[in-house]
Amino acid sequence: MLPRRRRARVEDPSNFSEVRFPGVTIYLVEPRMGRSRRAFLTRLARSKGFHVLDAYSSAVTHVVMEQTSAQEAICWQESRAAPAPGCAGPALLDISWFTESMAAGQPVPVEGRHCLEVAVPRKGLPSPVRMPPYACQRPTPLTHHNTSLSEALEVLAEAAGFEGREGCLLAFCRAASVLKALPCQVTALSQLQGLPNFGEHSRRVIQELLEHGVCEEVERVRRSERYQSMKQLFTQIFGVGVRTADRWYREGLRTLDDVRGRVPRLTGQQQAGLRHHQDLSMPVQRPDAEALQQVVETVVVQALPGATVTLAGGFRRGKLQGHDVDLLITHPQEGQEAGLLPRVMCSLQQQGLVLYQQHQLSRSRDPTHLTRRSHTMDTFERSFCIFRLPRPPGATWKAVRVDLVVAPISQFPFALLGWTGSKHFERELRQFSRKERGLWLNSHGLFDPEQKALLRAAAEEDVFRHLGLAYLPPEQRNA
Ligand code: DCP
Ligand code: MG
Repeated sequence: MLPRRRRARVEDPSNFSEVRFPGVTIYLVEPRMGRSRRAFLTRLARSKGFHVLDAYSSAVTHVVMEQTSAQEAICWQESRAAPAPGCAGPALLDISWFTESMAAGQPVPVEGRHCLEVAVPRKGLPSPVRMPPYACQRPTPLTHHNTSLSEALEVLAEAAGFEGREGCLLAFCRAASVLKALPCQVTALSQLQGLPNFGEHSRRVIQELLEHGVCEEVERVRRSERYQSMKQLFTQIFGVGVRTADRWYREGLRTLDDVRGRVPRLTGQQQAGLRHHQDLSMPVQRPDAEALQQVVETVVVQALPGATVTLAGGFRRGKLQGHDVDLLITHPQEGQEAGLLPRVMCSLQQQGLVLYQQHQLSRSRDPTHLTRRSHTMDTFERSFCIFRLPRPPGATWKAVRVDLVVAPISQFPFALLGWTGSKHFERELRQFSRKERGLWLNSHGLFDPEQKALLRAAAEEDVFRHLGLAYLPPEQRNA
């Protein structure tokens, strides 16, 4: 039992230290700031005696936003209840007011330069919305204002991918990604004016959706046997990519039993995928992903003290569920990580946690893999696994897909960046790098072909800096 005073602190995190400025109640707006930075700034402010609320309420006097345009501030303001008549409502402030106040150790007076321009709220998307063309140049939060529009375009993107129409896939992904980054809901086609990446086809789809609520082409694709077989059945099987799924479909296969009975040579991965298909077709929940990260970390640290295990993929971007758990392993001393993975797998196996594993040896020490111009797959040592997720006593276990990837510390920032995604964000980052900066980026490094040199990075932030991009925290990479 904690002593009374400490208990009170734990229960109310705003009580970290005495409130020194009673007239000032701060609320930090998360979307552009990112969860971890917001938590850090909250702790900082509280330690200096500022009153910071975790949830917005009418008690808030100072709303602080980062990398937020006036247009977004208007949207944010409109999404809140209007202040009571006669009340001014809180000041909407740029992060500069906050940082200056922290430096001064007290709230600095609000000046014009601190204020976001929100004096004239307008309906709909104010124009022009500044929207840079590449997804890596703009923040994209997990939840956004145009879900039904972006999902419709993504159905067409996937369908194009299934047909091998890469250009089409990219065009729809790019348009969907712009919608995800918009600060407001699109309610009229005119709001797309001046925005990048909307081709004629995407516009037509959006127009139909805005006018009728549904788009006939999208519905036709969703209903089609081909799309359903490819999307909901074949490509969901562990070890089955688009090419295999397409071949099976063309050979007339339509069900899992068809696959089991009629495919003569299934790979080990595909057999394991079919064996555990029911579990693997259910999303992995964040608490399960975090539990698995802990289990792996315990074993990794036992095998190599000082080694670390980082949860990457969609969970690092803030997703609450995903199709697998992506774990990145490294050690702060270069070379120490060599030979670690087989020991870790052996130990996990002895604990009865491994239902399937396929080990891939590293080729990442071969320098040509650091300087190859175009490939998306990295060559780190890794294990593609199916784990048996331990459940509380009495409950049945569940099979979960886990990827364990080992990166030497010198390549770790690139590996983390590459394995955090989203897939579209990564694609755009690599393309931006090559086309706009003449640099080749992959999960191993950043290569300058003119200088014939690799650029060093100690953290993801360094990679953004090399590329001349503003840093985007993982939660803003949901392109
Ligand atoms: N990745 C990539 N290109 C690919 C495949 C993956 O850049 N062709 C990167 C980006 C992904 C990360 O690896 O975010 C992990 O791959 P996943 O397929 O697991 O993707 P997510 O974790 O984002 O999705 P999910 O939540 O469904 O697991
Ligand atoms: Mg994943």
